[in-house]
Amino acid sequence: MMRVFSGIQPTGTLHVGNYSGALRQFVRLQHEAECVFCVVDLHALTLPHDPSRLAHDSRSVAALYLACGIDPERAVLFIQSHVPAHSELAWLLNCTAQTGELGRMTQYKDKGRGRQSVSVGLFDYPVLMAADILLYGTTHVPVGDDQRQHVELTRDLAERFNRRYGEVFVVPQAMIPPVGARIMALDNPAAKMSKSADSDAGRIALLDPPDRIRQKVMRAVTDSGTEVRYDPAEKPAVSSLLALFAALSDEPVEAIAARYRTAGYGAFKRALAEAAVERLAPIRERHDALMADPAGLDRILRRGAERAEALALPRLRAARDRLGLMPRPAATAERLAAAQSGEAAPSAAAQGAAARRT
Ligand code: ATP
Ligand code: LTN
Repeated sequence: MMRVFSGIQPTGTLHVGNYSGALRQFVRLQHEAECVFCVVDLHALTLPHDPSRLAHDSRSVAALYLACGIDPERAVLFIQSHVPAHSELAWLLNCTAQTGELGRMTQYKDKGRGRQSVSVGLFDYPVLMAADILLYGTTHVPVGDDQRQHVELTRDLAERFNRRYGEVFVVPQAMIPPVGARIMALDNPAAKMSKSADSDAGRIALLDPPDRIRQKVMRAVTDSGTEVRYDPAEKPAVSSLLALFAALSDEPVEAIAARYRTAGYGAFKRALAEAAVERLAPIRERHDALMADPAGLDRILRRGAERAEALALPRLRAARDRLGLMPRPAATAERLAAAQSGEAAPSAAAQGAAARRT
């Protein structure tokens, strides 16, 4: 059976690039495979962030998964930090990963560039991502093109660990859509559409209102000439818009290109804007309805975390055993479970008092 895992960071505003490269694949895959989807809030700590927004943004990304069509009865949907096995396995894998290979990651180099200081977390980010994937016996990782290198590293870590300590991990493969895996910024076709880029004009947010969507599409940079053709090498800007059109309308890119080949960029963009409005308006409505009922959303996420943890713990235990760590005493496991469910764990002072009484 195919086991699928993927994650999205609660940093900034989710956009149609995330939809095309990731979310749209997730919705399809939940009918074909066992799927585990995650809001990777621990990854959001790797760059400076606003603590007063993180919980809200995590709920909002979870609501967007649901609004785009993830069915929480079918797929497991949860918040990464609600399952501490992720951080624990990341530490175990840290001792298999090498600084040289992490230093070669392009995202690390890109995101670290120009910063005065870079956190160890940003450097270590791909190891946490590997832990996310490997905990679940994942066979396939649907992601956009920019994550290919991280999935390769995950494969290397799994193979190295298995060779050194015995077979624990399934070696996963990336699943990158042939079209739409790298949507470019609307105002700069040389750069990927990004959540964290300063310019809002470059991305269509999934929550943008219709007028804003129309305005951004009509202002999108195009290539020279007039022909609408899918040719990423010669026509990078128009090809990215065509890929986006395909993702938003579920039509093959060739059919769209054939329809607008000689129509001119203006007519093509107007049609793209309407396809975006039509696909995104219901997503925004469902998102807003989910956010208006935080208790309902939290219930879904709590159940998701319980299911995720049940799937993750056997493999974490296997990794601990293979590494020769002492088995964890049952009492500790229970205390961890209680702490996680929000029940107050006995404080050190209370424990001391109890010990003095006995
Ligand atoms: P940032 O720009 O801040 O790094 P991001 O937009 O890349 O953020 P992520 O949370 O890192 O967002 O990515 C979530 C998923 O969306 C990943 O699978 C990623 O590959 C995919 N993705 C991100 N940007 C694009 C894009 N422009 N085109 C297609 N897929 C994308
Ligand atoms: N690094 C990914 C987010 C991510 C992820 C994962 C994706 C974290 N853990 C596990 C797939 C599988 C990104 O898109 N920036």
